[in-house]
Amino acid sequence: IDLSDIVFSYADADFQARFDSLMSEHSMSAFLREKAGIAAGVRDIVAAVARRGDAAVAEFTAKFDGVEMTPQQFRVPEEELEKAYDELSPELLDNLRGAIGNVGEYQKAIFIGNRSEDSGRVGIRYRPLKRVGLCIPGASAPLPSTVIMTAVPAIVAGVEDIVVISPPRFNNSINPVILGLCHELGITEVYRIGGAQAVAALGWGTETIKPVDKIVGPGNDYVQLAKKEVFGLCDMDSFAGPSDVLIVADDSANAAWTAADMLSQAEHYPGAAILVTPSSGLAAKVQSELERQVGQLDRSKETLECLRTYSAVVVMKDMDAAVGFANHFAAEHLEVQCGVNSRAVAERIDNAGAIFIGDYSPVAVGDYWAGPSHTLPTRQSSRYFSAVTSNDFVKSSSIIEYSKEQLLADADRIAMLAMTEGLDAHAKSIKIRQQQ
Ligand code: HSO
Ligand code: ZN
Repeated sequence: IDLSDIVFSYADADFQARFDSLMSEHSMSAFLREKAGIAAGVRDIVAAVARRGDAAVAEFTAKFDGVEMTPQQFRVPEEELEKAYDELSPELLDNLRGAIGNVGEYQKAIFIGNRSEDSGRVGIRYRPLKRVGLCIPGASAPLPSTVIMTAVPAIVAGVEDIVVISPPRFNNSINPVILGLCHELGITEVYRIGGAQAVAALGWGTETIKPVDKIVGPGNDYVQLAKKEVFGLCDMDSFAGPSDVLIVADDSANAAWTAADMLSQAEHYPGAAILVTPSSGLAAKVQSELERQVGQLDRSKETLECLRTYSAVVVMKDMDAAVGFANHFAAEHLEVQCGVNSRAVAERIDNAGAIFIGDYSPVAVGDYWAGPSHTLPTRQSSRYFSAVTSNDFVKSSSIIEYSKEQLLADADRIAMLAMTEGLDAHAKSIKIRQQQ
């Protein structure tokens, strides 16, 4: 295996062209420009579900997932959840509980929902969303950990109804670990539907599925674009599309570990695994480690394909340039492997969904275990979106409570602002309180 093609340097004549093509694979603007056709298709699917409900969901499920179901079969019977739960090995259940515990603890610690502030004049009060939908990848790439990373923040926030959608596999089943986990977490409403049609069903509601207040979770381009399409009917999280990692490393990095981290990302094919480093020595070592390790993986074919199509090892002039690249790239996952300087380098990162600092924080520790959700903004959208947290499952009400004295003190000034807008009824609603 020869991966010299994926390595390039600031000193190469074609650096800018290579850089631009890397960015266009990754950027949201390029995606939305080039895939306008997908967006139009998604709009049609969502409109059909809005109009024809369950019948349309069943048709699209037959068409895209190759599974024939009546609407009564969408929902997984509770006995099936229980059975899947009973079949989890004690060791797996124990480890899932370890992850659930870490995620719960972290999400509680950062929760703003019970820190209501009230000064007696103005305040803010939080209440949980009542009903939310979670998109859990299924079919060929089921990710049970995503149940934990989306459901636990919602549970911590106090959401009452949590609904899971996950696309059906060949025999209209869902990965049993996903089902067992739902039971462990007390989630009873699980539908074996996926894609844009399932998101549309959550947004619009159908005869069998009640609409939700927010849709959260990863999925392919259809799922992400469909969330956008129902935004307004409900809220949505970030654009959690093809996964990516950007690693900023210097000479002190362990090349074998860096390569292993890139491969763990490329395994998510499609996605991107990129190393930026001022060290050409490290770049060469990582290239040969990638070549050595990729063949040893279960999914070596897809992983290699992902390295060749979307990934790169980029040598930059210095650490400043590497950090500049990282901020421009706005990664979903950003690893810093710069020895004792790792924290200082991480401090200079403005755009990243999650930052993994030092040699002992590979992305996988966050994917499964540490606490912060692995549901993160992709396609450069960490410039403005964040990881899913418990705080995403509350909405706030502003509180305004003036006393007589407080109102009378400012009544004239408020009334004047109203008159400036020509809204005398507004002004009078203030002034009428002065005449007593
Ligand atoms: N890296 C993925 C999450 C995941 N990895 C789930 C393994 N399982 C997106 O952050
Ligand atoms: Zn992962």
